[in-house]
Amino acid sequence: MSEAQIKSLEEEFEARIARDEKIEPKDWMPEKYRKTHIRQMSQHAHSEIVGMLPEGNWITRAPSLRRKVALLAKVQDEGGHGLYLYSATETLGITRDEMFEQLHSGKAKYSSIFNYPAITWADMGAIGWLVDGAAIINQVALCGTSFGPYARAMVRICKEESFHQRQGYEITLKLAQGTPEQKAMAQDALDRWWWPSLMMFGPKDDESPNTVQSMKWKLKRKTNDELRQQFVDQTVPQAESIGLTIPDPDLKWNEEKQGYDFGEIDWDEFWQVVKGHGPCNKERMKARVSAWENGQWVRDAAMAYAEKQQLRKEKQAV
Ligand code: BYC
Repeated sequence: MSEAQIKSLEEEFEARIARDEKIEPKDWMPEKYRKTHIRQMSQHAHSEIVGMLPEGNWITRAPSLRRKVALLAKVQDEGGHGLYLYSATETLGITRDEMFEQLHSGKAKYSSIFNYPAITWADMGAIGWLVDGAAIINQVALCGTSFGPYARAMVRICKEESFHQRQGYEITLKLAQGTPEQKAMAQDALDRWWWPSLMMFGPKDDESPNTVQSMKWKLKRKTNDELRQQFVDQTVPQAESIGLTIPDPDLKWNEEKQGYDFGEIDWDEFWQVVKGHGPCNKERMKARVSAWENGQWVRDAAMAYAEKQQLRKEKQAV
């Protein structure tokens, strides 16, 4: 293709983005657009799958049948979200095996939040309320993203996340209304999950290398700081209404901006966790790699079955 032809394709592509048209897998797209989508979407898929681990660990210890059923459904939903997202990413020309290889070798990132331990039942409340709450804010914006398969996956995922957030808030609410020990458990979980939840939105805008280009391509519809602010503004009244305290002495309503000012995030901790040195990074990767290795026989059996079916079809066709 000549340079002039590429330029004209690029111009047409930019015009489609400006008109808010969805880009579909078979459409022409700049190589960097394709690569940055593979990066973000595969990391998003990995986050859903690794994100099953902290809660999966509590299914057998849920305090009642009702809690167990809800938690089980939530963790299964997360597995489903990972699968839609892997499928959507595959449309960009990367295989699932390649994505798993990137996750297992540590080349691909996944959300920092899942490298923290879930040590009490109240953490199930905090994860649903705060982590899924943060995820919804991020993902509602992504429903309007420019790449069709990603945007469509987000619509369904957001509906399910909304149930996840409510089940978490309800767990926290019940504990907050319970005995002093239960209320203390809910407060302790909020204390431990608050700051890591704010980190989920990524580095500050002026330290986020991908934001400018991703906003231009409408991959991102809001910046990291805009979404983080939205999360704080939404969550502070929820904590107040159930009598819990956000662990931030600098948190203060700012009348002028009609939003809360909040304290500085520990960015050093954030980068340590992203680089693999969080409290549970090694444990999470070990669990994923061993699930992959132990699942080899299932993949082999599925392949053998598919080959048999194919042979049968070919014989019938003769
Ligand atoms: N953790 O330039 P930036 C869920 C990386 S799971 C780790 O701002 P970008 C759930 C970033 O990747 C939902 N890494 O990047 C499941 C980049 O590195 P690379 C998870 C992070 O992409 C189970 C570098 O830092 N949601 O809901 O423009 C149970 C510079 O950052 C993080 C998603 O995945 C982080 N927190 O913006 C419960 C949403 N933050 O790739 C719940 C989809 C940043 O250049 N992703 N990094 O090597 C996004 O919206 C964007 O990728 C981000 C970051 C806002 C996260």
